[in-house]
Amino acid sequence: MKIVDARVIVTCPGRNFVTLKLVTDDGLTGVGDATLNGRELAVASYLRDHVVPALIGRDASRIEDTWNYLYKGAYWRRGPVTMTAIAAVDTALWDIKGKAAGMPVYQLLGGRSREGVTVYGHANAETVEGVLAEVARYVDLGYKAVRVQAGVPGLATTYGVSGDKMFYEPADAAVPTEAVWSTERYLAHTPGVFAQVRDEFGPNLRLLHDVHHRLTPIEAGRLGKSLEPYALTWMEDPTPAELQDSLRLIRQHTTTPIAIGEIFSGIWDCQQLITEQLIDYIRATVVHAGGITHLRRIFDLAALYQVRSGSHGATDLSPVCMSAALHLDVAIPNFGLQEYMRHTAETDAVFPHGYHFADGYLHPSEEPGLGVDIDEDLAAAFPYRPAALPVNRLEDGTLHSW
Ligand code: GCO
Ligand code: MG
Repeated sequence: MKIVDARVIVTCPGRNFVTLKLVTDDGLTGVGDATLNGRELAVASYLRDHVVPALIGRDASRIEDTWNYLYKGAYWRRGPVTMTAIAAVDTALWDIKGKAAGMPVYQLLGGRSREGVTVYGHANAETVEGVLAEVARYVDLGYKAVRVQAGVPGLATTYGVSGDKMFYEPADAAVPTEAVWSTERYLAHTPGVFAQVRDEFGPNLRLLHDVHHRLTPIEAGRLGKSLEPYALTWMEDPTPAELQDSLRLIRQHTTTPIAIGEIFSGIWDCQQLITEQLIDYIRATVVHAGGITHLRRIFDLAALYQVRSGSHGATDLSPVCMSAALHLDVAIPNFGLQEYMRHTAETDAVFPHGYHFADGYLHPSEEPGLGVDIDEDLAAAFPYRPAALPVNRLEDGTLHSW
């Protein structure tokens, strides 16, 4: 089973996506997501110029060997561009293997460990009243877990609060827009929001919150402590995590569980966080962490340390990534939660897929392979549009993490 064609498809059905499609000599195709928000063309070039020429003629059944060929063979290891490109190839090869076997990919990963994949949606609004109405909307839709983000009085815009409530699209301009941030205003306001949400919805709804890398460890300790009465499922990305050691300081101050990992590209970014039990959920996902092969390795390490999965599932991860994530989610023993931000109707049309949402759960496709494809003719109707993520400054103008 040799790879005879490899196409890199860039399309913008509402937002940019990069997809790799592999074709074998026996006519099977496989797809892999290669979207790196705001840096899409770098991955497209990495694939087109450096990976595709080496794929033609390779045995499509050798997934592990191809992973190592691309990882060790590049000499330059790790990094989001490399690992996203490797992920796209790996995902497409798993898709092909499933089709060759006539089985959904989760069967090749060991079969089901659960009936459905619990997902969380994003309730967000400027005001607390608005937030309560949005949480109610998700509860009505059947969600069992809801991420809550509220506007901060005194700040013109806040991460996670969007105009369109079902789709969040922060990459909003060709050149980064600039937001203003105040840790003091945020820390003063946020616990009160959760007090009202918990009061209104009772103890059983799982509540989450994304800090989006904005605090120092001691500030994060204070936030976690102030949120303890509202029993969050997790506090996400409380600090930038380059310094894995610093998570210990947060741990010393709060029992609010911690989830980190959406910007990680591999196991070396979270090894210490996992083995020293400094986090509770690892949020790496298929497209940015080296594909199904490598993410499985991360989740298996995490299982040894009672760390559960919590894969990133924002709108900038295509339905191809979501399909792949769901096969892993349903198979691994240490699944925690899956983020699920909906895609626009245009995106869903470009990427026909068999996964579906029902009663708070996503269910992977039962078709052989991943159960997702790309309509290349339709994709061609949506040309690439430059779009960058915003930057963030403190009120005095200092550049801060976005
Ligand atoms: C999340 C994320 C996203 C990111 C986005 C960047 O938890 O869903 O933080 O909202 O900001 O994926 O591309
Ligand atoms: Mg996040």
